[in-house]
Amino acid sequence: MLVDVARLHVIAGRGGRGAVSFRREKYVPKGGPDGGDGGRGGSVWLRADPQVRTLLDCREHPRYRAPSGGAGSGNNRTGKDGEDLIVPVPLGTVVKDAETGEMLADLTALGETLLAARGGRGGRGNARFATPTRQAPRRADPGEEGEERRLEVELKLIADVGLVGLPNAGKSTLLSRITRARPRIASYPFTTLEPNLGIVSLDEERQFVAADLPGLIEGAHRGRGLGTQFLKHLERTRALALLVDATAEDPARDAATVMAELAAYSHMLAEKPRRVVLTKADLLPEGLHAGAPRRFGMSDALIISAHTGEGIKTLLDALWRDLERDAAPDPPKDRARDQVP
Ligand SMILES: Nc1nc2c(ncn2[C@@H]2O[C@H](COP(=O)(O)OP(=O)(O)OP(=O)(O)O)[C@@H](O)[C@H]2O)c(=O)[nH]1
Ligand SMILES: [Mg+2]
Repeated sequence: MLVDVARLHVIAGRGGRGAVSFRREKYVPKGGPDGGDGGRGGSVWLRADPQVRTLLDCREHPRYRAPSGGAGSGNNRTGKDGEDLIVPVPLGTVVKDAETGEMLADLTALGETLLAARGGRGGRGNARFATPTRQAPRRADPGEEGEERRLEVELKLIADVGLVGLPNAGKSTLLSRITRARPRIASYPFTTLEPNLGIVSLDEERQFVAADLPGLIEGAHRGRGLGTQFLKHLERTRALALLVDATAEDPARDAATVMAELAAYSHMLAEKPRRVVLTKADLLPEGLHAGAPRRFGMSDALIISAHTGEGIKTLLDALWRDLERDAAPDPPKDRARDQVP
């Protein structure tokens, strides 16, 4: 289990100042007070957003400050409210007060929000201070300070993409190439005994979690090798990358073996979006890389080398598309939503 953590510093906007002002009209030499109130400062909210998969963004931008409210002005005009700032966080983010350790929220549902720092109220303008005996008050309030808080946010990561394959296929090597995870890598089978997770970051907007799993062998569903107990980790993934060593005797057969084991474990796994990936391209003779998938009878497969980086970008883009397709709402549901006013 990989736990992603970040510390945030959230600062709400302060309220705008109230105005001191007096009406000036023709023939009314001494107009009454007409100073408007200040606007409210912007608040900072955290909101569970399914588009966000990790806390990487929070770690890179730990400070959020909402704008202040505008000052009030004459003619009883209230200042503009500061705009609220919404920080999107992944579903399942747990929020604690970093100073007291108090648990503030568990943002599990889509769109769920937490008011992390409340904006300050605007100060009252002098119009509010007028009384029968004090008709020309010169007093107005400054705006209230916005709340400021330090938060600790935490997310237990669930893998979006599972890397599966026979032992020695190069799963851990790929994970170490595309994430900062440093799993054990060795030239013998069953190096990986427990799933490893890492965060893949294509760019600011495109991030996902990949899991490197122990190798699967024929008969795993009957308990051979490490068996299939670790496959439960795959059930919540949204897509699979099935890695096959391109230097193996019969890569297509290896892919079929792994597929058969996945299917024997659960239909759900067999039906997940899946990319077949030939690994270790650098070990193939020069000039045979691009044609290899077709030659092995696996024309849909991608080919990569985790050592040279060949094909990695293409693979990650393809995996991202699989995830996006998986996240896309069903068209009928979408239509129903459009009808809601
Ligand atoms: N030349 C070359 N060797 C690779 C590449 N990827 C992995 N290897 C080698 O293949 C061997 C197995 O790699 P691992 O990443 O440990 O394989 P794995 O699939 O995680 O293996 P298990 O954990 O045992 O299931 C290691 O010796 C790696 O150095 C590659 O792109 N090129
Ligand atoms: Mg491994």
